[in-house]
Amino acid sequence: MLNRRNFLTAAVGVAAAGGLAACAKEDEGSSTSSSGGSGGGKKLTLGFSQVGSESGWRSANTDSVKASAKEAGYNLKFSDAQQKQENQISAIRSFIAQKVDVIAFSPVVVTGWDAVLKEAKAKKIPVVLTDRSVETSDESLYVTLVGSDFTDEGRRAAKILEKVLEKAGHKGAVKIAQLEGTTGAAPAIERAKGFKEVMDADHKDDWKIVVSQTGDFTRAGGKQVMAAFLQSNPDIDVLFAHNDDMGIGAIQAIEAAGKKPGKDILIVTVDGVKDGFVAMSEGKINAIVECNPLLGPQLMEVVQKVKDGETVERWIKTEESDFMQDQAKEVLPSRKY
Ligand code: GZL
Repeated sequence: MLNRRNFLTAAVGVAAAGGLAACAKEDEGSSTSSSGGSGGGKKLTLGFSQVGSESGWRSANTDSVKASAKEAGYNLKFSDAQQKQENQISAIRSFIAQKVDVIAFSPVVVTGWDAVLKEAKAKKIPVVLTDRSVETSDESLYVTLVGSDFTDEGRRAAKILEKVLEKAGHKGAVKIAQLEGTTGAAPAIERAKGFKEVMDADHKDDWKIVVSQTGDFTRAGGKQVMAAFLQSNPDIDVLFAHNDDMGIGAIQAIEAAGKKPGKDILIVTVDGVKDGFVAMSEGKINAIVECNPLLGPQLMEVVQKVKDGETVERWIKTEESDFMQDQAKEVLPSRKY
């Protein structure tokens, strides 16, 4: 593994965490505890709103949350939003009405959450973000984020692309196509930002993103958009896809166009799902920046701490690595998702 990143987090946002946790704690003494909720050793009830089932990463994330909640002995109320913000807002409102002990969710996009999070705060139900973050002016609306640093993933993608280009013996100008994640989603915004930071700092004269469009994190989206890219930009040198699934879809379009993925067009993706490693072991993806979906155990630990009124870090980051093509065969058997 090129670089193992163990993120220790500085404890910040104590006031927000403490305040909400204190509120949650106060609930334990209140007259009505949530169904399956607080007090008297009753099962903790967790309401979880998931983005959807758009990618292999998401499926692995869902499995991790469900398995970890079961392991923790929590009463899990799980909702799949099918990538629609309105469905997530409805689910959160339902969790509030059911008086769950804690609400956790992976926000499909970064904006539009203040109103519903204020409703949760008014009912003293603490909220934990997982995977993706939100933009809000009121820091007290959620206690913590359990998830990756997407901007760093974007930087890592650009840095590993330097190694891929060197290994491929590519000289001179580099024409890059970018398959973006879901429009307005934190990973899409931040991966693009991190990648551009490195471009602007170290590759102003040789790298150029000639085309960039969302494939909505899906294989179908990646295939459809890459086919269009190849129509308008047949001389693309590199594809940077914000997730493996769009990269795998793009591979189908590249092959349909009579080109060799991983050779004619070098490919760097993010996630590290098993199918991504399979494609890399076949020589069709050149490097993968890992984004760990197995957040379940960390989430359940934080949920208990929040319920117990303990202080939690404002951002609990996940361990992640980066992989070059020559590691794929060796690493593939150990991949858990
Ligand atoms: C990243 C996650 C992204 C994955 C995609 O943490 O939000 O959403 O990279 C998934 O595969 O659809």
